[in-house]
Amino acid sequence: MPQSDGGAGRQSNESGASAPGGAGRQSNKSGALTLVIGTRRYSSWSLRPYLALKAANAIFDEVEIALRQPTTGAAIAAHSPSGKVPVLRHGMHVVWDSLAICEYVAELFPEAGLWPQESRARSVARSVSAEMHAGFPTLRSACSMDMCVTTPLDDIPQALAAEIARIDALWADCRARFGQGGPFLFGAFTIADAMYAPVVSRITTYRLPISKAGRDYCDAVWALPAMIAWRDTACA
Ligand SMILES: N[C@@H](CCC(=O)N[C@@H](CS)C(=O)NCC(=O)O)C(=O)O
Repeated sequence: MPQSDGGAGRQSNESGASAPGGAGRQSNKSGALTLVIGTRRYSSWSLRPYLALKAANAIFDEVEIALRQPTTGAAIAAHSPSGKVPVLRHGMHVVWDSLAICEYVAELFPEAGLWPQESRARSVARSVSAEMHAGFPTLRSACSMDMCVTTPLDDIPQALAAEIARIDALWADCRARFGQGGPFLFGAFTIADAMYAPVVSRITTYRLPISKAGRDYCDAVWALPAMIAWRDTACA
C-alpha cells in the first residue's frame, strides 16, 4: 500500500504526471503544499487529509494550531476562510474542509489511487465517505477523539449503539464486495479509510463494541505507518 513516512515523497504538478527518478514530484506553477491542522490529539477532521497526503506520498509542510485556546480563533482565521481547520494551501490556492481536501489530493496525485478505480466501487466509496462526513452525530459528541488515552465506555446509549451498528454494517459491506485486495474498505487504502480513521480511533480508545471483522479493520487502520506517526507526535 502507498503509505510512507519517509523523506522522499511526491510534490504535485498540475498535470499529475510522474517526475522521472522516483524521488518525488516537483510542483511547477502551483507551488508547495502546506496542511494546516488542529491539535493532533483531538483534531479528527485534520487526521483525514493528513492520511490522504501520506497515502499519496506527497511532500508537504504542516502547521499545527492549538485548539481550545483563547488564541485559537485568530490563529485559524489567519489561514482559513471558514474559521476551521484543516486547510490545505497549494501555493496561493486554499482548500478547506477535510473531504474537499482529500478530493483535491486525489486529483493532484491520480497515480496514488486514492479512490477505487472501478466506477461502482468508487461510487460506494464516495457514498460511505459522505455518510461519515455528514453523519454519526452521537458518536462524535459522546466519544470525542482523544488518541492518547484509553477510556472504556461501559454505558452505550441506544443512539450510539445504532450508529456503531450502522458503521459496522457498512464496513462489512465494503469489505465483502470490494475489499479482496487488502485489509481496507476497498482493499487498498482509499479516502474512505481516511474518512473513517477518526472512527477507528474512537472505537479503539473507547473500546466500543464491534464485530470481529470490524475489529480487524480497526487494527489495520490503527497500524498504518502514517497513523502511528500521527499518534506518536500527538501523544509525545
Ligand atoms: N467540516 C469541516 C469541519 C472542520 C472542523 O470542525 N474543525 C474544527 C477542529 S477539528 C475547528 O476548526 N474548530 C474551530 C475551533 O476549534 O475554533 C471539515 O471537514 O474540515
